[in-house]
Amino acid sequence: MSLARFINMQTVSDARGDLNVMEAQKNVPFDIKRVYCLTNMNDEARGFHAHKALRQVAVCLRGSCDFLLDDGTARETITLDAPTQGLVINGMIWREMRNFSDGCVIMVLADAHYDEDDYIRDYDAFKALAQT
Ligand code: T46
Repeated sequence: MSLARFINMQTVSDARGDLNVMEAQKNVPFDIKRVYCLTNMNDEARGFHAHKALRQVAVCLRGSCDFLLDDGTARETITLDAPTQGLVINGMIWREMRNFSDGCVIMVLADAHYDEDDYIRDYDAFKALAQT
């Protein structure tokens, strides 16, 4: 079974262009407490952590990038390149992001405020926890 679960924005198109909507508890499966964006990326990979409980949806608003997802048993790499598609990343998923295209912009919706205590930044610690 794939580790990647996607949601789609609701798109309203007319002669002026597209209006793309994400709404909490509708196409986003949680209440949104925080939004952050990743911009100005370079060749350096990011991520290398899991969250204990945080739920997020990542959208590549511009360009493309690869997300590696790992649940402690299986690993899967998916490419995000559609500005209307969100990748759902639940707790206890190790993630790494790399191969950012020029001008790549990633928006992330999160169900909680920033809390460093929710991060697991050591892979062995993550794996041990994931297998309990
Ligand atoms: C995730 C991936 C997709 C804050 O002060 N507030 C925030 O809301 C966030 C997200 C980060 N920070 C601080 C924590 C670090 O000192 O910003 C610094 C860089 O964060 P980090 O190294 O965790 O960035 P990424 O790109 O590796 O990971 C981020 C999110 O932190 C993470 O939750 O899932 O994007």
